Amino acid sequence: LAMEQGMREALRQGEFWLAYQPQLDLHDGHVLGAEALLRWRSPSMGELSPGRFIPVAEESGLIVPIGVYVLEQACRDACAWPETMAVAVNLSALQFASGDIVATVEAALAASGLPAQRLELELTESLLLSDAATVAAAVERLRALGVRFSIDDFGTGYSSLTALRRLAVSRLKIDRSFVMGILDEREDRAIVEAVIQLGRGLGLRIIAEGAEQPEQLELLRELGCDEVQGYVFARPMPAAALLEWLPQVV
Ligand code: G
Ligand code: G
Ligand code: MN
Ligand code: NA
Repeated sequence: LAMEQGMREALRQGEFWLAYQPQLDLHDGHVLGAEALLRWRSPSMGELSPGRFIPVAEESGLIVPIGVYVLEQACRDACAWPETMAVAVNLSALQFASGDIVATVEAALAASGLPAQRLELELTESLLLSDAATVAAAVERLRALGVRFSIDDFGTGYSSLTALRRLAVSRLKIDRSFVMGILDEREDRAIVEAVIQLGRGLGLRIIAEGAEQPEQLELLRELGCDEVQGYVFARPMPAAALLEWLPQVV
């Protein structure tokens, strides 16, 4: 309860901020976009990662107003990037169930002036399980505006294949738990290889999350992976740091 109270206050006081982690084309090294990752700088508890506070934000419903902040800020920040770059934003199930996600996204795009084509929304498999019909309807309306969708943490949930059949997503993000082991674990490599083939068969882009070593990049490239996001290129960083980092690679 203390954390919930703290989060309400944090929203009012502007203690939330967004870190951005670049996503690169594995073949030519172009920066295709960046994922917005929520952070909380708490005066009493210090810097908190979403693993600690997102679950509380979801239980309390605060993820809905926090999600509005994330969408507005991410769209605003992305306007300062090269126009070839997209911004990826994570969504929670509650933003579909009790927030008007379509109106929120439309408002964030309108207020910032960011073209819808430069916004990508990340859905988890558990989100897709929660209320399939509501989610599908919202996804269709947002897709009609030009917004793209990806499935996050692909392979860790239960509904992967059903979700792929039902929803028109553009991209699969292979969860980093599989990417971590591709050099040493035969099983992880087999899973990553299979996900890449599946994605190709469905005409989707594949991004590998959590690559930390150059050798992993080499293998991912060989296996036909399209994009990568990981510490090997850059950690999540403040918006200003991203702008400084960008010219080195674009
Ligand atoms: O940056 P970090 O690895 O700590 O993020 C952990 C997880 O927190 C992410 O994988 C993502 O699922 C979740 N997360 C980060 N930012 C957001 C956000 O803005 N909204 C939601 N719903 N989840 C987020
Ligand atoms: O939304 P999602 O949980 O997929 O967010 C990606 C998370 O993965 C972020 O919290 C980010 O900090 C983390 N991450 C990104 N790249 C790496 C990496 O190379 N190594 C590790 N350990 N974590 C990473
Ligand atoms: Mn994500
Ligand atoms: Na992930």
